[in-house]
Amino acid sequence: MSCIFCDISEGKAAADFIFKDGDVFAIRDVHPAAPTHILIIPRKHVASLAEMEWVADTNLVSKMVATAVDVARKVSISERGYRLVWNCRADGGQTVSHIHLHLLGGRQMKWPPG
Ligand code: DGP
Repeated sequence: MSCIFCDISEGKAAADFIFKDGDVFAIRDVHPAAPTHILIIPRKHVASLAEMEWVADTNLVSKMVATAVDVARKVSISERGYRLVWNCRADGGQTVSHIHLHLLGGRQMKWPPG
């Protein structure tokens, strides 16, 4: 099964990278829902949060959150604030079956989300 985020991870598809290392990378979302919309993606393919192996992958989830916090500082949205979102499976609004953390900022967020 092809996966666009695996293709981006492997350099087979283009993306606007903000950060990358051996475990995770951060790219600008191609359909931004806010002035700043960045995806933090693990290189390991896991279909959704529901498929995570919670003991083995706990460090990876922590690293994704820490990366989002660092990237928010790097793109200068940290002081005013931002939102982190995980969509899980169909009802959660997930459209790409490779886990990713949305970092949204640059505008006032609304609550509750749609
Ligand atoms: P979600 O709906 O939570 O599965 O979010 C998937 C996000 O991924 C969505 O906001 C659009 C973004 N996206 C989909 N394909 C690509 C792509 O090829 N490149 C980039 N940069 N973002 C993509």
